[in-house]
Amino acid sequence: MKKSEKTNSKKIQDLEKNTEYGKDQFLTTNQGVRINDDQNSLKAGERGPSLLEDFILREKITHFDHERIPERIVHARGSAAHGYFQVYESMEKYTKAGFLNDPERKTPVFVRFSTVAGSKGSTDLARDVRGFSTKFYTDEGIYDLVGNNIPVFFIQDAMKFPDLIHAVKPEPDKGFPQAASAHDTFWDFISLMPESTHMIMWAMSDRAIPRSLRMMEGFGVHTFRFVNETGEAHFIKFHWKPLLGTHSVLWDEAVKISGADSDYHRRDLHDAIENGDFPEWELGVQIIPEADEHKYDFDLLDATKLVPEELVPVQRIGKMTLNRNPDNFFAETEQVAFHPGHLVPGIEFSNDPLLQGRLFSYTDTQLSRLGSPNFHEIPINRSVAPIHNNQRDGHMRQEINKGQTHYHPNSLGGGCPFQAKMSEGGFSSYGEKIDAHKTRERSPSFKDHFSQATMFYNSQTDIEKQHIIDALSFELGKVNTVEIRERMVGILSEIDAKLAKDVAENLGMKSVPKTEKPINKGVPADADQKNYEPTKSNPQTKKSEALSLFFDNPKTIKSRQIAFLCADGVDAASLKEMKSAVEKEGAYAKIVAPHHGEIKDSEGNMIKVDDSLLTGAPFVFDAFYVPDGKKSVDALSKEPDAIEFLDQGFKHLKPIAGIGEAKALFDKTDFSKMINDDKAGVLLADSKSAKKISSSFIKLLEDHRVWSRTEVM
Ligand code: HDE
Repeated sequence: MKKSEKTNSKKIQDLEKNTEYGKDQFLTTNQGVRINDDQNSLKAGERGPSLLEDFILREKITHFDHERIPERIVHARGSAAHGYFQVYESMEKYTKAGFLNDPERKTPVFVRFSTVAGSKGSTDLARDVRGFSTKFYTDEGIYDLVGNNIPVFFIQDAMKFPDLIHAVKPEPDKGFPQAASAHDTFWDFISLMPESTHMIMWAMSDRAIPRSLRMMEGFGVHTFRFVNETGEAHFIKFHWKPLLGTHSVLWDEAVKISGADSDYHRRDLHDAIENGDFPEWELGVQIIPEADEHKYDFDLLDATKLVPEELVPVQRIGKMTLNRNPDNFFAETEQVAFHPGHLVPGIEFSNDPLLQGRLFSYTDTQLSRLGSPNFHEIPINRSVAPIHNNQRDGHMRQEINKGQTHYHPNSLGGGCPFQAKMSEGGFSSYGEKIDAHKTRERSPSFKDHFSQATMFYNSQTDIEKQHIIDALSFELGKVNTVEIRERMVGILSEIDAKLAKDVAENLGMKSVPKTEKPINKGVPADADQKNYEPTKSNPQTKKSEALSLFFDNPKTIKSRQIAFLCADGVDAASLKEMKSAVEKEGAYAKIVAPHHGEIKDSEGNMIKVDDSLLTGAPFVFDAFYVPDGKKSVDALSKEPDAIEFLDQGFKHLKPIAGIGEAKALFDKTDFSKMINDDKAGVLLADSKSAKKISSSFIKLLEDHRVWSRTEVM
């Protein structure tokens, strides 16, 4: 039995009601009639035309013709898993949400991760924001936390979302590029909209190319509210903190993984769960008293700003574990419908104008994607809390509502279903006081577009800063229109002079172009431009350590994939030594050999090969090991692909180790002169030191990459 199959929950039991399994059953039509011949259509004679009366053929083809539904307009490519959430201690002081009050309660969840821009079939490794949506099946109804892996957003107002997405999607005349922001229309829009500058810094950082969906943070992005039993409210920012730490791949690796395995993240999530390496995140909250709403140099309602952890610490209040893969991709991952407006008592919105627009969009989009207002009846969307109301009918209605009445108030139905008092769990919106004129305006408190972008950039390590420079140089290098490049580099100069200078140099510009004034082109026709120009405040936080991917990462190699390059005659002792050392730490030793099937080690044991040099690719492994054994190393040395494995691993800063004869293979690589150089992270030892080398190798892998190698390459 797969490890994930042992798990169960109220929601899994609920889904069981709709599962079907054809094992040991007859093949039937959709009407339940057993089929005798599923190979041939009905014809007038064995060589004659097909007959219209063939209801079996017609049913099969008709169903096939309609198997597809429209993909999501954004976040089309996604991967999901089931699991549960449990709060550590009751949060009743702040919220009456039941699932955050009871530490004994395991609330079932379904989480879907996604890229934003690409189509359903696009590569997982696109440079892009990742969606991180969680559906909590609480006893009080569905709560959806529909977030991203980046805590801010490109725009401040929902009005600009269609423009943003049009700009990033494939250009309408050409239909390309797919799943990429590196093109003219995207940067045209961004360079005219300075409010996107902070987000751009994040989107060009390594956050946009995660090593694994299991190794990225999640954020609610907007400010929400917790409301407690007495009606008191606090502003809230949500965070998901991965227990495996935050890690990314290099851009060169991302490009190559896209070719070698465009399902890399999907496969990684699926396999980790099947192997029992259940991904875990802690839920963090920043809690802000309502009285502090105007205390900061940014506006809590502005989704292009974050609340630095230095100002408001993140409290970790519970843990989510994903422990079961979906049984059916379409039924679950594709049909799941998230909505930031799926709330339970105790959690509410803020007036963030981006969030407010989302509240309309998510139901609307399900109507065209899933085709009916009854999408809540699709098993994956169904609440485990009972549903009773007077909504009726519509396409594909499943519920058979009994009774004479479907209106309220009624006397014929005894007044049922009846409304719940707040003391009975009835939802009642938080009574925020609003005293204002109707207006289409942007609040002046939203105008500082650059300070947090600078704070983010300043909070990065030198390695991360360089990656941002590289990413911007790549993306803008793909832009054909010189004026767009120049305008964008001008904007970068508002963040950091050296950043702008380095990117300008990479683009072959003689100097950093002056920022084009006015900077903001997203201005209403009658507005005074002055009121829309970005301002710079004197931010309370200039640098925030927690914004670096390297911050506070746990030392673990759990679930990492290590390629063991082997061939017939591989030394049994050095193979076993390293294999047991890495497996003890929860990593996987994958045997990569010149051919599939099995190889024979020096003691005559047959060893199963996981990947051949042909089917495997160096990019998908985290580290490389070459055991001792002359025959094995001789065979590998004749394989250009084996040398390529190591050279690529070296280029991508991955730890490399070898024993004894492995030197002969290392000598053929580009890094032959850097063996045992402290900074290079290539370890070679004689067979007696195999044990010592395994602990140093594991230490290197705990840091994810050998970052010091860049200094000697
Ligand atoms: Fe979404 N977004 N969004 N979004 N979004 C959708 O809903 C939309 C925004 C996010 O795994 C759509 O069911 C508008 C911010 C995720 O199924 C759609 C605006 C954040 C997912 C939609 C935003 C998100 C979506 C497309 C600006 C981070 C994938 C399919 C006002 C907090 C959910 C669907 C899944 C999906 C609209 C902005 C996250 C069209 C109008 C900000 C993770 O309704």
